Amino acid sequence: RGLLLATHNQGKVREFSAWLAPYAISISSAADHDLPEPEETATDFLGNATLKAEAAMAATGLPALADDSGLAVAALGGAPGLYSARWAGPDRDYQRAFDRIAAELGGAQAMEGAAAAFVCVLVLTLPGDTPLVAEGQVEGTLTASPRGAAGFGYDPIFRPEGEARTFAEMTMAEKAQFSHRARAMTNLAQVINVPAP
Ligand code: ITT
Repeated sequence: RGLLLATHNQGKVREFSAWLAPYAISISSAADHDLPEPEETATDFLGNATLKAEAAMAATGLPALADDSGLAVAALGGAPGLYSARWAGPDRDYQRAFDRIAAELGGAQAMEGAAAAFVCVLVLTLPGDTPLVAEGQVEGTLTASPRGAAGFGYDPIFRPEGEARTFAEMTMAEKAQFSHRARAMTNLAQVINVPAP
């Protein structure tokens, strides 16, 4: 029953669950159904989000919401972008990803203030209907070194525009006032014509 969050990322599950809480929809995630993690073979966010949502709906028969997202660093031509999860390695060691960004920018000092954006593409697949798509972005800058313990992934090195704190120094509700994922959800709500909470 209800909506399946087609993700294995518990950080995403927490954010979607909080965002959807006011709607009182029954929610489950990929782990609840023991779904395998599909290989992300597409060449863009939309392609990967589509294949994740379609695989989850095919396995369960439930409407499925998938998120493909990433951090795009302007001076790195948008990297890590589609490869954001992969830069952290199989053990999801984000210090490794931060070190790689610093190295490719020419040192930690070059990271401080470097322009970056988080991007999120959502695909909602519905049994017997065409999939719905929405996107959200947030611009910001990188910090020279990680700050804060909340959130997940690249949150400790990303400050949204106009804010001194990184996403990892905010509560989940504060992060949602800026985040690419919350903006994408607001856009998706508009697409299906339900009022945002
Ligand atoms: P699923 O595919 O199962 O949803 P995933 O983590 O592999 O989980 P992606 O392939 O979309 O998801 O990779 C997105 C990566 O981008 C994610 O693992 C983080 O490293 C980063 N990312 C995306 N949104 C983020 C956020 O809100 N805060 C921090 N990092 C984020």
